[in-house]
Amino acid sequence: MVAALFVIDVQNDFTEGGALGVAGGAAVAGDITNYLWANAEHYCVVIASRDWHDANNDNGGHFATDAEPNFVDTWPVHCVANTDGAEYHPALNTQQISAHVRKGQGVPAYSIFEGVTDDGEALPALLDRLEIDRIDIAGLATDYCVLASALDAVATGRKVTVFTDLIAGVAPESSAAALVTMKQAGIMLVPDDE
Ligand code: VGL
Repeated sequence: MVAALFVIDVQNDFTEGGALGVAGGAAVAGDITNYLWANAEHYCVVIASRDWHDANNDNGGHFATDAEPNFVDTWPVHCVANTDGAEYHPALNTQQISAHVRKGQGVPAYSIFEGVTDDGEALPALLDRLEIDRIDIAGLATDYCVLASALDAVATGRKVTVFTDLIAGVAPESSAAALVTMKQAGIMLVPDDE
């Protein structure tokens, strides 16, 4: 099988100390780097996404500007394009990342499939061009961008695996529910603690 690895939104704002930091986020960054040292050669392509929001608007209601964020569909200002919060976490080694996808310019965009690469290529075109038939997924956050990306990936008909040791979520309940949803959609969880 020809495999791709997705590294979802391992950005400063989604790690401890960031605008929307998830517990365990920084550890995930380092653990993905270690995983890549050992396994990058098994992937035809390693594709990393970044949330890349506009500074001067609420990005389609994604940023809570007039009220407190509900942490479900409104959020604190995060991952504003060209700010430190939008950069990859320093523990993520980007040398072995071969395609960079940005998403969320002016809109909410949880799935990597909503973005395009820095070369302007849409993700489905890239996956077809490289004849990818297996997609592995790691990154942040389990209950939002990992979930949305994994569901879109499996909907393309490819074999999809989420590495449960290489993800971290916003909230425990929604993260547990996300794992159930992914499994029901035919996504493999590795390891699977159930
Ligand atoms: C994400 C909340 C808001 C994520 C993005 O990367 O999972 N979560 N925007």
